Amino acid sequence: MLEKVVIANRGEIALRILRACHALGIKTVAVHSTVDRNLKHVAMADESVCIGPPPSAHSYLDIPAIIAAAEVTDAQAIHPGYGFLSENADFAERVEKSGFIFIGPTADVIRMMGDKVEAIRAMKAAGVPCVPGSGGPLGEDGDENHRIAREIGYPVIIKAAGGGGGRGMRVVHTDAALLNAIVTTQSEAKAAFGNGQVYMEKFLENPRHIEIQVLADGQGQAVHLGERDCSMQRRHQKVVEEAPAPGITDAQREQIGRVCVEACLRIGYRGAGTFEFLYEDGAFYFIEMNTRIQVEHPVTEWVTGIDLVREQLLIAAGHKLSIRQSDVVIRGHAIECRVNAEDPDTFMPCPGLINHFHAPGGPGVRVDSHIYEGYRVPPNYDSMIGKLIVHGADRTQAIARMRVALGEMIVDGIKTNVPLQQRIMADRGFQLGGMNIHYLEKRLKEQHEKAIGLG
Ligand code: MV4
Repeated sequence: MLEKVVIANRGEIALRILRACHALGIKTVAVHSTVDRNLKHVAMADESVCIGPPPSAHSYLDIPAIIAAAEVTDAQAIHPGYGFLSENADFAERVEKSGFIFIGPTADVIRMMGDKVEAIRAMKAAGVPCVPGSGGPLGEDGDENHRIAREIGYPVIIKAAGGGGGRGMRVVHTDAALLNAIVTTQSEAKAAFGNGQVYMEKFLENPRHIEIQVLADGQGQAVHLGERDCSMQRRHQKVVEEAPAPGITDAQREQIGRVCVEACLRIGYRGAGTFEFLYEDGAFYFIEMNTRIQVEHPVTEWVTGIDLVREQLLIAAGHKLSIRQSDVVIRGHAIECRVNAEDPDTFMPCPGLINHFHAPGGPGVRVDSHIYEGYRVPPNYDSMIGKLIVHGADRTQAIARMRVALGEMIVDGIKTNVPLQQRIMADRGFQLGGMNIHYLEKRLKEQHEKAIGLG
């Protein structure tokens, strides 16, 4: 087993990783910025190293500082969590070249998935269903680009190969608008990602966002852990996630899951990973692969009973996967509400001092959060201060438990989005299940117009 792991992250995920390490008898090293010296996991870690000032660029994104922390503490491995350096292939490569284990896939696989054109090419070759599209980067020839768009059929979407997660995209409805959209997306992509390559896909108007969780040991074994529905989002930020996805049958899950497992084996995938799909009219269309542990991993943990971060650590230690596909059984229903330090109406971040904190509890309730009474939420990072996860025998019970848990939650001193989450749980459309990626924003717009006296 690994002896000591550096946790190259902060907040709730750093605490989650620390707990998984300690449960396996692995010592932990917390690295933190100056403003983060009071983080809960820093107090709980066996050792801690301050790696720089508050701006991420000078602390959580400082590759030499993090590798130096592993060196001075004589750690063996580095867990990147999510965000920050988690999908940075150069980081993974420098970690391995320095003699440490990167807890994740190989740098080559991270690099391939970071290039969306390459990722789609690899997935298509492995038999994963993709959105009808250009099948490669767009060239200079305007006539050829018009031909591709007409063949796909308008509307189409132009996406940056270096983008992802909603960055660098443009929807096009007509021939007349196409060439301008391509040039503009190319120049924006070049400026934002240093890669001006763009590709074209059929624009799906009303899809759901459904993703498949996988685990692979890089030694010939892989399993899928079913799907999550992440369609409740605002501006590409997920707000509520759940597993299983409403309306997805066991047969559909097994079919798309098997395809993802096959693709993992084909590309030599290692660790935890997520295949992101758009789902429309009963069909799955691959869009991107995430090579990290994700924020919403707990809903999968709860319906499968599998500790994903533990599995990441075991895989990194060189263990073969002990889970067989037949061991993976989906039981009941889990929902996660992200808790953000933000105004529930304007979505403005609200950092500050937490005077009082009472966490909800009871059967089927899990709180993944690093906050405590007296903790000050700094203004420098993401506003997510925790996650409330519930499980029930079915979706109705899970929603009921979430409503009780949200009602118990007290975070005083700062504003949080708990009131928004309460409104979502009470919403008829959400309760029906299976809403598409535009549903939440549409409902928020309606509520806003009602509040200011329109409609
Ligand atoms: C799309 C799409 C419709 N058609 N691709 C946005 C984030 C990035 N991961 C991919 N995204 C989309 N790609 C095609 N061909 C609509 C979106 C999209 C979206 C996807 C998932 C979750 C939320 C979204 C919100 C707006 C647009």
